[in-house]
Amino acid sequence: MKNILVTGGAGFIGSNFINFILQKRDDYFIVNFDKLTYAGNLENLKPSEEKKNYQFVKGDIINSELVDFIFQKYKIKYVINFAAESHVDRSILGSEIFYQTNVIGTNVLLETARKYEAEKFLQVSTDEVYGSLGREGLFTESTPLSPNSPYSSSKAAADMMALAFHHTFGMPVVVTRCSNNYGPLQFPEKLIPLMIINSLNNKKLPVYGDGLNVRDWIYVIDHNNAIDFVLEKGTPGNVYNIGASNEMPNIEIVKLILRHLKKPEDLIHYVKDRPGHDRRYAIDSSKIKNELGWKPEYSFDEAIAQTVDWYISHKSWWERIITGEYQKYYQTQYKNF
Ligand code: NAD
Ligand code: TDX
Repeated sequence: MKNILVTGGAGFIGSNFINFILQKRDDYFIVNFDKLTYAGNLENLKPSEEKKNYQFVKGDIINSELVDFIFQKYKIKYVINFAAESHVDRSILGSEIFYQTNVIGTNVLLETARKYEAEKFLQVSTDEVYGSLGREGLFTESTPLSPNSPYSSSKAAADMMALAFHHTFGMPVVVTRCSNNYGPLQFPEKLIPLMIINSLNNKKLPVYGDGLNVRDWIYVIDHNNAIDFVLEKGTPGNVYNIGASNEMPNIEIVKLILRHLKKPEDLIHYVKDRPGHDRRYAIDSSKIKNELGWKPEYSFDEAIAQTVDWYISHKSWWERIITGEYQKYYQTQYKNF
């Protein structure tokens, strides 16, 4: 049995990871450690909550005593650190919590994993640490880090700290840097769910700037499968880029969603640009493909259509988020933590 601490497992990617991995692996025991911030939602884990090899613990990764207790109690030997403040716009409005969670929190996890001699520490990172591309070229693992937002700078700091723990202490750390994810259970502040939900409600779709910023989209299950490859086979001290070679300007995604929902393009509303808005991201993932044998399995056209349909058929999930109902419920359930 592999005892794995999955932090941030109630968020978008972490909950998809737990539900996906517990379906295919019965040799993993997963402790989901999550603070249940605005972005954490235990409803996401319905498919896993009854499983014997799954345990939820509410807590903050900056709480070193609690993290230590969890390592001891559950004999943790593997860590996958998804926990983060993850939204660029929020980091522009207030950066402190980003450095608290993404930097200090990662430090607590690294120190505790070092103390308990963890066999693998996987730091889930992002292509945003590389900064912004011009029209040409792709991010490789040797592209210099050049983060532009408080969010991406906090993630870059955490990456460098994790790699320094490998270099200095010989810790078995691996870092993954993935491109933009889409799929079910994504918090409706991010581009794709926001545009789907606003369209369904006939509300305006706020497109930043000229709408021509480019993101490289990957289906969340392809990302999560790659994480499992890196956990199993990744070489300590290495960084692995993860992407599905699917670059698109934002406006194209927005129009595609409108077409799928048979809604008019006059819902599109160009708004003031995001400060410091990175122009283009694009990932070269040949290293993980060639060295570990991973490849993406979902086609964009099919997976985005399924994603749109998922939000259509899960209206109560996003309505309860928008109205804050889940958060009110968790505050009463967990007030002693
Ligand atoms: P999310 O915001 O949906 O979820 C984050 C989760 O972390 C939430 O459940 C939240 O409650 C939890 N959390 C926040 N602060 C915490 C703390 N101090 N202690 C414990 N738990 C805490 O984020 P996501 O989109 O699922 O992203 C997960 C990870 O993947 C992040 O590290 C992010 O940087 C990275 N990433 C995201 C994308 C993307 O497109 N969404 C792409 C590449 C990398
Ligand atoms: O209302 C919007 N209008 C708009 O034009 C929003 C929310 C976004 N955008 C644009 C900004 C970006 O160019 O869409 C693009 C995608 O925006 P987000 O969904 O906020 O994602 P991004 O800023 O690219 O960051 C995401 O991908 C990398 C995640 O939030 C990060 O956690 C991840 O590291």
